Amino acid sequence: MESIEIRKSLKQDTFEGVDFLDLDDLLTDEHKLIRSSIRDFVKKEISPYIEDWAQKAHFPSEIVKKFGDVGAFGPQIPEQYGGGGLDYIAYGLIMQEIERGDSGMRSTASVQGSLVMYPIYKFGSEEQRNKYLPKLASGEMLGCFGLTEPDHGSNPSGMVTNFKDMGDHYLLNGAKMWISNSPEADIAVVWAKNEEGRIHGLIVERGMEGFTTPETHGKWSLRASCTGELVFDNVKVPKENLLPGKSGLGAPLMCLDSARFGIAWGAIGAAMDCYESARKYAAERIQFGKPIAGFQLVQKKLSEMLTEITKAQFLAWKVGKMMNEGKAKTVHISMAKRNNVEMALNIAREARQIHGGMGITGEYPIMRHMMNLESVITYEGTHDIHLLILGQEITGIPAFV
Ligand code: TGC
Ligand code: FAD
Repeated sequence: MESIEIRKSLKQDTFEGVDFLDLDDLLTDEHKLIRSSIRDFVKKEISPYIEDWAQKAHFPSEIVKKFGDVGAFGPQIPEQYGGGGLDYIAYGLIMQEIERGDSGMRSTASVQGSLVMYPIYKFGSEEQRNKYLPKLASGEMLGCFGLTEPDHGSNPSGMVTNFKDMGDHYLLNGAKMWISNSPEADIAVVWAKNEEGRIHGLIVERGMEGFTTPETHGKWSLRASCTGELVFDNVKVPKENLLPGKSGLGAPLMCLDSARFGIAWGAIGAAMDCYESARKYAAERIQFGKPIAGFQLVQKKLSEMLTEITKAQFLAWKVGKMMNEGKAKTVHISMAKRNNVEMALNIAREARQIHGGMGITGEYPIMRHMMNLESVITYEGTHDIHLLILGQEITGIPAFV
């Protein structure tokens, strides 16, 4: 009886999500429509299967075409190249809804949109845009982004992957590590140094001689996403595959601005899923004769979760508005990525406590989100690297070296 009363008193949300301070007031009808169509897609195509995929460390390659069909690839890329022609808030909402399903699924979509399509759109030639973007948008092609190397993670400027001008082609050598999508990718946007040590982007296609993509096994995190290496052993890359529009480390860092922004929204989705699961469980789980939702310590956890999600939503929304206006700087995005991923990880840990022993099982999404978020807090710039980016902004002194 008491359990039913408590369940009744739990607020019903407008979109089966969390919207305590009516963030919806700041969204357009188009934003809300996009969010609900991706929400429906995730419910139908991801949520029923994700636990099994994650338990088996299986990447569902058929999801690539489905993501293309639903418009999850390159929503912020102009329609003439197959993208959605949408603004950054719409892009963020799409990442949020996918990551409510799973961070690894969001990885697949954000790498494709922000780290493969974005550089080809932003720095590519018109021929490169026309050749690759429509196929990447539709999911006919999957891409990956190679920046990190075995000895150069947080410090990509030290990369040793390099290419030489051989007259009619470039000769590419080196290796990249921890690359999302790599074992399944048709193309890789690879960052490498030329003979003068200047960083450029090159499009490397599967099938080029000397190019291999060994899979990384044994991950406890992002188990439904495939991760691997990119190995280049005297790969002949056609000259027309160099991205001509921008060189230097700034080029990959611009791509990371877009992807990190998507993560700031995506993490909210993972946090919402944990929070919702926790509040439902708390209303139903009876201990000492009453629902655990009636205990002050459980209410403290739920109250703090809701507060932190709400703060994170407004941070993401404001940075999204600045992105739309061309005013967002790397530091703003760093603050949002850093805050929101830590928020989501803390909520996953607290939600795990509320679920008691059940929280460690695949019956609930909590442990999977928690393990996924351990990667999310590390990739696209570690938690501490984002802190140092903010520290540099505040003090004017870079503390990276
Ligand atoms: P720094 O000297 O600060 O900058 C080098 C050059 O780049 C310029 N620049 C930018 N340009 C455009 N947009 C930006 N956002 C830019 N940020 C910097 C800068 O002006 C400079 O230009 P120039 O002309 O003077 O050369 O570079 P630094 O070497 O000191 O490094 C700074 C630091 C540590 C912040 C940077 O290296 C960094 O962010 N490190 C973290 C590495 C990282 O995030 N890696 C991510 C790999 S990709 C990934 O994880 C994908 S996971 C995807 C998934 O599955 O979802
Ligand atoms: P390191 O750089 O060795 O850092 C180790 C520790 O040292 C961290 O705590 C870090 O914060 C700290 N540290 C490093 N430098 C400093 C400093 N100056 N001051 C203080 N502390 C410091 N990369 C890609 O290019 N493409 C991808 O698609 C991609 N996908 C990924 C998917 C997964 C599942 C994972 C785990 C990683 C992926 N990455 C990808 C790589 C990711 O971006 C790197 O792991 C990340 O940038 C950190 O590099 P690292 O692992 O080498 O750690």
